Amino acid sequence: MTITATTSYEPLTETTAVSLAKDLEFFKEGALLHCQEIGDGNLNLVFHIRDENNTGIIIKQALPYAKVVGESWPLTLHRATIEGDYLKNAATLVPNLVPKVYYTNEELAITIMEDLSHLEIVRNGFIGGKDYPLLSKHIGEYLAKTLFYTSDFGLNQQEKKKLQQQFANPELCKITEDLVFTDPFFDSETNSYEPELLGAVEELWKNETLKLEVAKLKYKFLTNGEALLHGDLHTGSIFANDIDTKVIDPEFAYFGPIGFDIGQFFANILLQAITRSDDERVAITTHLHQVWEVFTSTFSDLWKTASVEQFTTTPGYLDYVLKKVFAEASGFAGCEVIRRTIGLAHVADLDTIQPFAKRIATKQKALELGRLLILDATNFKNTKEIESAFENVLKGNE
Ligand code: SR1
Ligand code: MG
Repeated sequence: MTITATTSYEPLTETTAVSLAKDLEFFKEGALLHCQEIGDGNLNLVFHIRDENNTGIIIKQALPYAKVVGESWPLTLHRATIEGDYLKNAATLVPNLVPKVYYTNEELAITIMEDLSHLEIVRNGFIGGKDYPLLSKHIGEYLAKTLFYTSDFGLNQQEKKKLQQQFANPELCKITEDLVFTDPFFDSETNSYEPELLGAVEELWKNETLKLEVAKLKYKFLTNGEALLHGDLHTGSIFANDIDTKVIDPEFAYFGPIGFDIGQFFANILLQAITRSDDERVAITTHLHQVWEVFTSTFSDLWKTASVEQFTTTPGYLDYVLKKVFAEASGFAGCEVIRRTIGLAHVADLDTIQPFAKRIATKQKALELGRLLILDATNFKNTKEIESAFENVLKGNE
């Protein structure tokens, strides 16, 4: 069986991925190709094809269902087009921070892109004890540029409205609305947690003050189309080494609140920091400060030099926007921390903690942290205050 660029949709195998790469002439005639399916995410197939000189490409293909659950959860293939379109747009804003897209095919739901195998998935490297010193500098720049230039501050109003139509992503948004903002706060079937956490989980479900704040955050996610978001910016969506950083996997992209991408990054930094010893932790929490610092300074420069909105010269407006974004990022981070602890899609940072008793104790701390990030979202003035609250949770002085 071969698959060519004009074949109708079917899931690729390692063999048909190679036939497609040959049909598209990505490799020299007669090249000895090696292909491996390396997808470790929740939704897609990812094929790494390389020749005898180790020159490679990545073919990513959407499946018509959520791989993490199975065929009982159908899912739109259109997410592959959203992903390809987002990456092409990001390449105009932050070319050094995204993989190059070589080819897309809507019918086959594939994106063929740059081989990033010289880099590591940040979550995996973190779990192995590594750090990436430039990670948060690069992600701060990524966030500022992608969010500013797709917002009404940096993009012509007509263009933004057109892009909003292109990036309507209802099915993938529904996943986030359910899995991040709803299910973890109720006794929902999708939740997944160790029975030892039941007491802590039931405390969350009974906390109506917390649920009111989560309801407000969900409402922002549902209604505030401020800028084009990546939509799933966790450390499993970032490749890095000591000098380079590349953001991948933007299939959840849509126009939403600016604080969401920032909050997801905050949360996944904290979910790694919570696993580290006192000595190691500071290297990780530094990313919290650095990402916010670089985001605010880059966003503020763009505000002054590249604005298309007349009111950006009005004193106080930038401060108002940054304060609002920071509070929302904290609240969104809290939802992400909680859902990664007890919801459907966990993070290996927590799930690989050994021994079991330490894992449970750490997850209890994560739930406390998530609750604080949500409840104190509007009180935190800066990332140092978030770090202090985090340290208090770790020391049990909440
Ligand atoms: C059913 S998808 C589960 C999660 O995986 C993706 O990476 C998103 O984070 C989503 O919430
Ligand atoms: Mg993903």
